[in-house]
Amino acid sequence: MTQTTQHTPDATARQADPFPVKGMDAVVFAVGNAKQAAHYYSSAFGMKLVAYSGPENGSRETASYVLENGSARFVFTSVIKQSSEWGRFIEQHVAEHGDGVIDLAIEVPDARAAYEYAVAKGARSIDEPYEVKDEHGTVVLAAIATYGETRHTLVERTGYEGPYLPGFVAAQPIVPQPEHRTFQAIDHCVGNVELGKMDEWVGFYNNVMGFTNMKEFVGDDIATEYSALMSKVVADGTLKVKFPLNEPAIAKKKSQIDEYLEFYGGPGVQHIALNSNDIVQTVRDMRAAGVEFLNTPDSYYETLGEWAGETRVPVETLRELKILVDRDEDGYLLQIFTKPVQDRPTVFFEIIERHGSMGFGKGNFKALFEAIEREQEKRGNL
Ligand code: TYF
Ligand code: FE
Repeated sequence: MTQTTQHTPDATARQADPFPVKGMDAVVFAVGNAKQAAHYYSSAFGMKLVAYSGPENGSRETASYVLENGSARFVFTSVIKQSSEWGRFIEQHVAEHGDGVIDLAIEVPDARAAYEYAVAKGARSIDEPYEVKDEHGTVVLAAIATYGETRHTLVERTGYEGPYLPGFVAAQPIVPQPEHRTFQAIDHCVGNVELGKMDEWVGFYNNVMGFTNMKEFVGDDIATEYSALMSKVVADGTLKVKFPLNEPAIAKKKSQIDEYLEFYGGPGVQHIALNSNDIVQTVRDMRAAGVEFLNTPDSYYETLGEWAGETRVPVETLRELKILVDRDEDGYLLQIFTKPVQDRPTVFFEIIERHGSMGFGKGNFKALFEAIEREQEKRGNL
């Protein structure tokens, strides 16, 4: 039925990889006010501004802010004064979808080869490979379309020493860096697609990127019982890039995925999961900075020990901070979800601390989806 990704691919498998990837390069957001977004992700998410492009350095149409935390990189772009197709695209994206993700950029060793392979396998081309250069070196970029108006830019930056890409200048942090790093990598990026399209998009990643299906998926059975969604996960052979895909399921209640599709105005990125080494400290710091997380009822913690067993964090602390636990044959994970980070009930974030488990928190789906439904109800969308 589903292929299962090898957790430790051997050297031969790696060599044979038709679409090798180095990892996520960046998550690029089109937003109404990139200057303020950069401040929020600095002050509330603990990220560091490292690069900027705007009118002061020759970009008169758009302003872009590049923030990092470990290997995780977010880029926020706004239009200042539209003057090209690119500016029109950003403007329309923000008008139709609100603040959202336009690009899940992937770092590859060879952007031309990756692009040629993807397009030969049926990917829709957005940008043919092109080089950009400055005094820090050369980067090769190409882009292919994925679900909705989202794209994958393929980034070959081997040897490039600038702060992000040619056209960007180094920038100073907006606020002092937090004492504890909130997160250090992008764990996975989730897409919501229309009813009946999940398997098509799983097939897209299987064909175009040679990604394989991970064990974890939410099938019909679970969907109709409580989750109102179906989900499968594709990943590259090294598990550095993991893309879960959700579609709505026909259930008793309005699917959270339908709510997203209605308010986003179509398919798009639903959540970005971020790896933390200390989820307790991260959640304390982010809550103190005003980030809102989904609530978890006390009843969840009453039975937790029975099935989740011991974790490095005492149950009382998990309960205090509303952190969820899941365990499988490989280990356990701790995770928590923010509420949507804009007025539309669309994009949100997950903080995840993994201890062996490479799952996505299947054991939490019931508690999590009930928490999301309580929020949907408050918004009048259930
Ligand atoms: O990425 C995942 O699959 C988990 C679970 O609306 C999940 O984080 C799935 C769907 C959803 C929220 C979380
Ligand atoms: Fe997730």
